[in-house]
Amino acid sequence: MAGDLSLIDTAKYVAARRAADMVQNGMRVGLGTGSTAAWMVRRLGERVREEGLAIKGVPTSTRTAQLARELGIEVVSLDQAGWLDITIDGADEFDRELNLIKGGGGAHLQEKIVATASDQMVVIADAGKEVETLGAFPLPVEVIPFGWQTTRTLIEEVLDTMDVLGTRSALRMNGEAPFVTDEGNHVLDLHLQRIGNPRQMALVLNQVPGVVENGLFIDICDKVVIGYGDGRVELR
Ligand code: ABF
Repeated sequence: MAGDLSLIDTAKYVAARRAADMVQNGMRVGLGTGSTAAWMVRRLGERVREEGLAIKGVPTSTRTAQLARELGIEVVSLDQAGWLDITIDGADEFDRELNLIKGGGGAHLQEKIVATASDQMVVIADAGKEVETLGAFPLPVEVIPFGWQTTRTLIEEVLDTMDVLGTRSALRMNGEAPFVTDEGNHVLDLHLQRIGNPRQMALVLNQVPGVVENGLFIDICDKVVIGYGDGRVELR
């Protein structure tokens, strides 16, 4: 399979498969969202069919739930599972301390809830997602639709006081209409270029009324499985 893929897809594919092979029989598994996570879900589906692997999967989006069901993975809600042994998910950026930006796919709210309710969070990513400092990738912030423009103004005021290079924000669109998350909210993408203090940023953003959750994952990720275009995999 990897032979038919571009270098970046090969990197995602090998990282995803390595992480999927960490899953053991009987585990409750958080299933991430995005193209890398989809490879991981496919590999789990293969293991369910070929090895009789018995797991309960908790999806982080309707997309992932549908894929997992199609592949024969037992899907349960987070509340049914209670607590998870492992969550495997993609990311948009990761730094040396394994802090992340997530939410490029618009699912970071459920992703953060699920990852936080897990003994272990494993991120799967191609090597190009490693950065010295987070922020080149626009930071997604989920906001409730009510008064979202006021929320945006408040966020921009907060950004003026933070260690960032840019302060522009954009409402994420889906064609002509605002993008709507699984929870019925909108997403503001913050073009910050460089986030000097991600920990502070994560805390401050969530204090703004109307903000539901930001895409910074601080001290949540335990391990990163990094894939390379030549098929190598590195664990960190
Ligand atoms: C999810 O999918 C995200 O939180 C992140 O935004 C995105 C990564 O996408 P991909 O794996 O397609 O690069 O994990």
